[in-house]
Amino acid sequence: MKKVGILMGSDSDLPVIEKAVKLLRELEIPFEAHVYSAHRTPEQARDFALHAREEGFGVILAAAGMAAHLAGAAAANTTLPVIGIPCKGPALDGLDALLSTVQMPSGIPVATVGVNNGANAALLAAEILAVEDAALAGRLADKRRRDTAAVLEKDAGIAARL
Ligand code: RP5
Repeated sequence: MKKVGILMGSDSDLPVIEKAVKLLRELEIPFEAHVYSAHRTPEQARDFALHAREEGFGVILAAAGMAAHLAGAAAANTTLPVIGIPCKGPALDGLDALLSTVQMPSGIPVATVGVNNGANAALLAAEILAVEDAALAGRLADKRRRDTAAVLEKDAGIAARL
C-alpha cells in the first residue's frame, strides 16, 4: 500500500498531527512523519517532496501555522496530492494559516482542510488511497458506519434527556 507522508513545520504542530496519526493507524495506513519547515529547513522539505513518489508515498499531509507555506512548497515539488492543514498560531485564530494554505495560485493545488483538522486530513488521504485499494475502501465504509451509529446513539440519548 502507498504510504502517507506527513510534514509539520514545527514540533509545536504535533497535537494536530496526532489527530491524523490516530486515524491512519485505525485505518491501517502506513505513514512517515517529519518536522520539515518551508522556512527553517527548506532543503529537507524540498527533497522530501521531490522524492516522495519514488519513495512509495501516495499522498502528503502538510501542517503549518502562521505564514503557512509548507503545503504549497511541498506541492510545488511533487505531483502527488498534497493536503494542507492550517494550524492555529498565537494570533488571528488560525485565519493567517488558513488563508496562506488555501489561497494557492492556479497551477499548484493544495487541498485544504479546516484549522487544526488533522482528522479530516487523514480521512481525505485515506479516501484518495482507497480509489485504488478495495480493502481500504471497505475499512473506510466500516468506519463511516461506526461513526453514524455513534451519532444515532447520541440522538437517542438526547431524546431521552429532553
Ligand atoms: C510554523 O510556525 C510552524 O508550522 C508552527 O505552526 C509555527 C510556529 O512554530 P514554532 O515557533 O512553534 O516552532 O512554521
